[in-house]
Amino acid sequence: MTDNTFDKSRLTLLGLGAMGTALARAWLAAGHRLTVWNRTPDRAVPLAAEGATVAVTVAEAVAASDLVVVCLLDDASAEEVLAEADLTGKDLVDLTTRTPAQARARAGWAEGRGARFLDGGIMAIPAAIGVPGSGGYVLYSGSRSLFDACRGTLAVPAGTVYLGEDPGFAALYDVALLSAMTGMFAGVAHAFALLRGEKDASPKEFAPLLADFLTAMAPYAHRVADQLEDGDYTRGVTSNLAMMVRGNATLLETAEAQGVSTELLTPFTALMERRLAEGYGAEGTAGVVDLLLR
Ligand code: FVH
Repeated sequence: MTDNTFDKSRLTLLGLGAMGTALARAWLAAGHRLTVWNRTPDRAVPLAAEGATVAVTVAEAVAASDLVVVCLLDDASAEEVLAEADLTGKDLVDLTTRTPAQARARAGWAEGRGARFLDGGIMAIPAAIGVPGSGGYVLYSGSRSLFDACRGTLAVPAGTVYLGEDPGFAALYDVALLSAMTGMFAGVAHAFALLRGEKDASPKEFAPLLADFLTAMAPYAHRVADQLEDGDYTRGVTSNLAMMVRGNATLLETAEAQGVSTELLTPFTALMERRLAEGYGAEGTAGVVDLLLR
């Protein structure tokens, strides 16, 4: 579709799981003319009552709009759903979580079938979709002309961050952020486990202390980024590796004493010890990044 013929208020959404349904509601609330399709048709019933047009087949749904948004379980389901669709002249925005390699392959596949393609990584939970100020956003990469043409529509459910023409970048950043979140979940699990055996330690009392401390520590990401960019891993270091490795021994000893497994802590501790043994005790933890590269 050329940008001047792009109907910005009309779109199709394939996939009405928890996230797809939240996206649909945001577009309907903003007055968009929305056609929806889902493998299990029952999930579309409440949305029909809210103004969505329900397509019976994928072909009918894709034919209804120039802009087709996909939000399915994984790359395999997206491939399966779109296998027979006529994508000629369509604009495809796929918000399904996938690997960078899958995103690049999906872009080539869509373009080979005559569509412009944008891959998206949703950095929000369904409850944050369409909620101004929720902090949720979606990472996009792929066709710049498509992003420019539909950015207003894409901005309805959540903030937008465009990462460039390489269709793999949204997935790469998505996975990097989710990996950091996984580390945080591991830390939270370990922290609660330490308190678990104490009858006078209340998880509810501890939770605000934990959340505030993690928030206070979050700017650490900027320090690591600065060090990685200028190559000086001692720059601005106030808590050095030698001190942290010593401190980690206390963490491990306490875990043992509380009857808590150290299996979540030991992999990172081992990397810090390796870097220290190589003579980098004055650094922070940025050197661990390089130890992880294979
Ligand atoms: N929900 C979340 O918190 C996260 C937030 C970050 C982004 N993710 C990703 O969003 C994609 C969709 O997630 P979802 O939450 O909507 O997932 P479900 O509620 O499980 O719905 C899955 C939809 O996919 C359909 N589906 C699955 N397999 C197939 C298939 N082979 N053919 C056709 N459709 C398929 C499923 O249909 P049905 O089961 O209702 O018939 C749902 O529409 C996902 O990539 C997350 O990683 C969400």
